[in-house]
Amino acid sequence: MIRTFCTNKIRKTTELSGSLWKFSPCSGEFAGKDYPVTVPCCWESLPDFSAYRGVGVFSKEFQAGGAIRLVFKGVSHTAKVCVDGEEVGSHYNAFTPFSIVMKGLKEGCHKLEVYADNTFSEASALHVPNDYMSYGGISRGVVLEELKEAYIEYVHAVPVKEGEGWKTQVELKVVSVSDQDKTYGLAVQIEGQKAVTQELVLKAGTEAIVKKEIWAEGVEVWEKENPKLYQITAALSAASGEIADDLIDRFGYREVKVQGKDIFLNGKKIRIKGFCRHEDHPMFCCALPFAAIEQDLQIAMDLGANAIRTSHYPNDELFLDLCDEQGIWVWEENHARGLSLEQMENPNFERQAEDCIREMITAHINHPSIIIWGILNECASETEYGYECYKKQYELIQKMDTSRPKSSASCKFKTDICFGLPDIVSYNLYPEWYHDTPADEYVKDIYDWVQTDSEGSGKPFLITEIGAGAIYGYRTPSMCKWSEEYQAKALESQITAVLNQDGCSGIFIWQFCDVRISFEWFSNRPRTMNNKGIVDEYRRRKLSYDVVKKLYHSYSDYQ
Ligand code: ADA
Repeated sequence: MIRTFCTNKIRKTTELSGSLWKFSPCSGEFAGKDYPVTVPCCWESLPDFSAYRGVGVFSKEFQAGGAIRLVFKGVSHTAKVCVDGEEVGSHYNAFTPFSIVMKGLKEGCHKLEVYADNTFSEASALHVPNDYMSYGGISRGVVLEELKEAYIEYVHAVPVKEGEGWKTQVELKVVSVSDQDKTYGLAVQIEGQKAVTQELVLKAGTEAIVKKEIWAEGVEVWEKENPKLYQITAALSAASGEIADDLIDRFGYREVKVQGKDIFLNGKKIRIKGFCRHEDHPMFCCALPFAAIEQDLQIAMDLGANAIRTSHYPNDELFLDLCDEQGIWVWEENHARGLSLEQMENPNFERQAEDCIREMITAHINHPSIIIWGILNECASETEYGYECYKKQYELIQKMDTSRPKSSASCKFKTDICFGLPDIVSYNLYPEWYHDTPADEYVKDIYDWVQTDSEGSGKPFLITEIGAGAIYGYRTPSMCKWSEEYQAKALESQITAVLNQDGCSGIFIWQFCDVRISFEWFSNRPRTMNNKGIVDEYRRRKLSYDVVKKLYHSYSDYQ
């Protein structure tokens, strides 16, 4: 499954995932042996490969001819794609999509081979041994698209509130796969209403960006209580009048605004009650099936959450579709967790982190659920070099999308020098876990410092992580650390401290469920897991579940 709705009625698309492929590891004891797997698949979910780090090849045959496009929603973490034995493309980063266009393919059966690589090296600046697992495999959907002379790569629709009305800023990218210059008719409709028609002259093999502003009358806004989605359809017709290509997407009219120390959604001051969530599951690794993603959202909503932070990378679009449909607010962030100055100085870091932002915003800009873009979780924001990287990345986001505030989760206590850059100041704090300062005292201390002694003064303040570890099933009245009792008590005091802190826009609890960590990571964690979940890896409730549920339900979504 790729999306929760139909994205093309004209362009012929065939999902290649959702079926059996062959997997074969390229090194180690089982090198060259074939295994049947259903894609999406991380090899760590197979019996022999739970700790395999290396290259593995996934293969499948497909029928096609002429111009085709292969779309990969996520290959972890470096992909090399071959068709009939020849390399046709490559991509770095597990968490962003990419596509490969091929022209003049002979009609018939072809062999697709995807080499996935999850090794750590200088070539991979963002996937490093870390407090989550870097899995290997085709972790998200794969689609085969059959193209005619040209195709619409994306249609973006960004709502802008003007006075009492709305306009939609529409941007399309159209790409020619023809050997001839051609003239096309381009038509855009919003909810079936004609919005734009124009002629487009495309020289052979080139691309064009078309931008339009469309006034919208009598719109229903997208909000938590009524997450109204609008459909935008773009179609390209050839000179003969025959429709050559189409693309359907969805968006919502909603305005996210930062004013002084508050965050407003459609004019209402919000209170975020959220969870940080990794894409992780003991049976599927990071390749969660649709039903498992929705089940996570159901649990989060039962707990009274109104928001999810996609820590620490862009998520599968199925997750975003489900959040759009259910009115869940999302903080989506680029991929970088806890990189030290030295790791940020990797010669590939800036390019890979900026590519990730570019690919994330290009793919996800239409999702109304995303209300904040995040970057660079807990990176070197206390250093001059770090500052330059943060600045460039914020500027890149600003160039691509001005409709959402930006932030980064910091752990540089009273030493962060980057707070002049974001729209929202965000901190990850662990009082009563990594140190014993009472949570209310610590939250207030950090808040006061931000508001009086930092460049973040006067900006909204968010707690993007807070929590404590507990091993599922470890119960003891001694209240010692790692017990479910201790976690429940710590969370009660942490959540109360944050939500009672004047001027605080909300909280994301670390974290939704227990997750596997890289076995190479320097820090010891019991079970080689991060155990701060409110549910364990199988989504079984810990004692803290009821505590969080009660507290989250006792604070409203708006302040
Ligand atoms: C950090 C980090 C998380 C996780 C957490 C923890 O704040 O952003 O990824 O590692 O700490 O559990 O300590």
